[in-house]
Amino acid sequence: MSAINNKKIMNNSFDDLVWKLLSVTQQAAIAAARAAGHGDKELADQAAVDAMRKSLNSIKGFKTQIKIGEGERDDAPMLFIGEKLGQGKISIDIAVDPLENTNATANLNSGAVCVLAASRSGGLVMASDTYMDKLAVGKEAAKKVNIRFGPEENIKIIAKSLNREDLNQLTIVVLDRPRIEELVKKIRSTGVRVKLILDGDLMPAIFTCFKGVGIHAVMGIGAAPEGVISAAAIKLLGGGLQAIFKPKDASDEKRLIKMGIQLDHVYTQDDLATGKDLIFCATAVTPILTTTKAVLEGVSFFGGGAKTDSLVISNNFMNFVPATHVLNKKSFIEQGSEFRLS
Ligand code: VTB
Repeated sequence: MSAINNKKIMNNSFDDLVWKLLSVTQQAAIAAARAAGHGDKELADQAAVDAMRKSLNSIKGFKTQIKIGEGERDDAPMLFIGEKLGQGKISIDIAVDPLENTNATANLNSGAVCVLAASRSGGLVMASDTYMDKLAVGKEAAKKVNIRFGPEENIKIIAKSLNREDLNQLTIVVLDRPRIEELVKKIRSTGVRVKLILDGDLMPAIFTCFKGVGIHAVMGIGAAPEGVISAAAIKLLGGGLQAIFKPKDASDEKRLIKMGIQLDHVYTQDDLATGKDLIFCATAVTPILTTTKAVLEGVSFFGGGAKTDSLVISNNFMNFVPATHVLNKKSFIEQGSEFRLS
């Protein structure tokens, strides 16, 4: 077979992978939604992890390796960093958060999502589940802001890039944590609006690349796996992420250095997601809200199945994917009248 044909087949298979990975986040979201609302975040997290492990293992033609995942920081269930799943020929790297926002899931509050990013082997940074200082913005300000500047300076740059004279037309998303109180004070001193979130800075970082959803930047220290996953989506959407790894303690610092991470170095979306071919898939467990709207609806159940809402981005396309999963065909046929198309 000629090299060109071979490359074409590889590209086609990578494109097909999008739908297989979408099914991975969909299955995880359905599993997490079943375990949601029981006040038990570990139960929901474990359900999502088990569903992801099972479906990643069964993707034909691919073998995947987890490059960075969530769970080490707080001893939560996780897909292990370095874990290999599947037995196919084509090697794929995965950055994963099986269930982003476990607290929201436990109490059926908004903002929970099953999410991953993928690349061909070597296209995603490998690191421990540690912390990361982040600055995410849309494409207008991407090349102008600098995480080393103060937030006040960056806000001026963002406002100018977006032609907003009134700073109170801008909204910056920040995690509500004591470590970020000082940052919030500085941000508020400029007159912009701050949306404080309890958890889940991954999707807001991606929404900085969307128009009309009322999120203009994400700032402050959050978790690193979310940083790597959002880097892939932000790169695919032409936005900007700047990030500095922030180890939790001395042993984490040692481990990061061993993994090749440069401390005190500013990583961009291109450094965290170096791959030429990237895929991002997210399926909401509960509604994913921005300042102004619900961008993804949460999982809903009906007799015989479930509905999901996902966001898929690859090099070639971006889709919002509402799906109706008939999980029990017999019961679906019997209870068909309960089913509504929407
Ligand atoms: C954030 C948030 C996550 O962790 O990254 C946060 O996006 C940071 O860690 O949903 P701490 O909670 O330790 O501050 C999560 O809240 C979940 O791990």
